[in-house]
Amino acid sequence: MLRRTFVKGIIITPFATFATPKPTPIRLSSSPVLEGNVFHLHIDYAPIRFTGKMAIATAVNGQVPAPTLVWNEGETVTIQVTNHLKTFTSIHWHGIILPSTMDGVPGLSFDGIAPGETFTYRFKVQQHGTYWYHSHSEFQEQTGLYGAIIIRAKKKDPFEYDKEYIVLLSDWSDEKPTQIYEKLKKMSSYYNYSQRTVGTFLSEAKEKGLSTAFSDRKMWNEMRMSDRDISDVSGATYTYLMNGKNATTQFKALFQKGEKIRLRFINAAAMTFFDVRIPELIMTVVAADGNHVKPIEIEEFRIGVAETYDVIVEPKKHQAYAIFAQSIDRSGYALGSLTPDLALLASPPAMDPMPILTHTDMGMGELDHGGDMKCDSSMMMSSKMSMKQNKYAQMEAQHYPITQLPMADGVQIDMRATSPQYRLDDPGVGLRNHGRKVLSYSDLQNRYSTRHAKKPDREIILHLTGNMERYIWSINGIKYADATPLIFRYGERIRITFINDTMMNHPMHLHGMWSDVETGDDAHLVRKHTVIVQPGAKISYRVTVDAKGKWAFHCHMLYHMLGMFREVHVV
Ligand SMILES: [Cu+2]
Repeated sequence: MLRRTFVKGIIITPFATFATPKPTPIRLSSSPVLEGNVFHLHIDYAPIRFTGKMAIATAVNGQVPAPTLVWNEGETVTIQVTNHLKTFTSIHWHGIILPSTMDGVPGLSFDGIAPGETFTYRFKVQQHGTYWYHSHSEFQEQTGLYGAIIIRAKKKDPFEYDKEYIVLLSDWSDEKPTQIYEKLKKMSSYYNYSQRTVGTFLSEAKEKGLSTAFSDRKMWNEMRMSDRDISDVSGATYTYLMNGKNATTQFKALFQKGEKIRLRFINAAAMTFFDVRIPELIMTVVAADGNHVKPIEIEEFRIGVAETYDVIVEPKKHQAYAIFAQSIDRSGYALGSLTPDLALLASPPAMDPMPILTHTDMGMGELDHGGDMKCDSSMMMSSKMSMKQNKYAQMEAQHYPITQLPMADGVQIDMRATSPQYRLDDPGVGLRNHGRKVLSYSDLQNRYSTRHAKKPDREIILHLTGNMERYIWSINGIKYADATPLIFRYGERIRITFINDTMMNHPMHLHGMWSDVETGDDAHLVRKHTVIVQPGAKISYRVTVDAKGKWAFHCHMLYHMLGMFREVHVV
């Protein structure tokens, strides 16, 4: 205990700063902010209480979430990480461009950090924005080893704000992650209490007619799937956290009337997508995954696991606003208050209804009338659709030499998208046509021109695949253990096209190199590190292969990544 008390007290004071603009204070309710260019991080077990019961977490300097690290673009940072656990550990700097030996993936970048050992990371910071860090060992990320990174830009950001807060979202369970994984292996729907019942069948039959309801049901049964299969792990075991606070203890962000507040959202959850809104406030998105985008005003956005979004809001009334992040399956939410007075707390809005997957989400063609689509908007939809078709027809028409990759069929795969579509302006299941302006990828445009970026030299097509009965996730039907590395050549530009042959969203994360996402305008490709591939959909991005070494390339859903993972060797 003595040591823990001691390490908790370490706060690194910043070294003399350069002519960077005077930073506004970062405020967090639970984690300290460490700033400068030398850091000491101690990884150890720590007792926490997120659900009311005491549990043991994996903490950094005694903290869950781990301390926020503030770096300055252009400086070299040194981070000494000491492992006090009984098992190996590691820290991966998510979205940070650095040498592969500093990337923190055991087995690829280095050997991992043995118990009792200290590893020194050192690299030059070449970017700015909102990022995060987490363990890349075992399931340590699920037990608390995650924290925020803010990198101060050398040049002033091209937008104004008075104050900023990190809003780090995560999912906590008192169950051990190994237990969660075992349960999923035995029954993939273990945590999904929303399967259809005889009762829902009868009400559907009433709504749609018996034969439609029956054929729908038959189809889903034949696929051994459920149209309610939105999340593998749900609020049945998770408590959703915002900066380490649950919906009762609430994260609180203070504002004064008239201030512009920058909120840096980070999804540090193991398995949860969140749909985020602040009722009564318009959010102006100014950055995605750390990179500036053309400002876009929205009322709601979906944040996939490992993504980050920076938004600016201007609360004008003397009232508490709810920062509301409902899980994609509506099984719970994280909640905070943006408030002028700590005594004033916001109450959450009602959760939306549980989303229902449609034929589209199974890759069976265009958006149909099912699920959360409303029939009465079909006229509007069809004109929207044709505009969209033109835009995506261009993307469809882009052909580059395709490198054929090994593909397995059969037992590893229980579904294929027969007609996967680019669905960049589809905000996703549960967010369609509900009356709020929701961010979709087609809204994301790089703030700066990408007109002169090199055209891809070749293309690779990767199918995201799975077998739900055995809870095996894979790429091209081949799980990581059976796969050979992808070989990228240094200096080339590759177009990667994903086709999602599963019913779930997969946030795909390529380490070490940027993913320039085709969102409809080649002159403003949006630069991301984590890209959601929607169920039954396809998406393409371009990668300039500018970093030698071995890199991880995987789905960021913690219980998917064991199989849905590839090594990338840049030679
Ligand atoms: Cu996945």
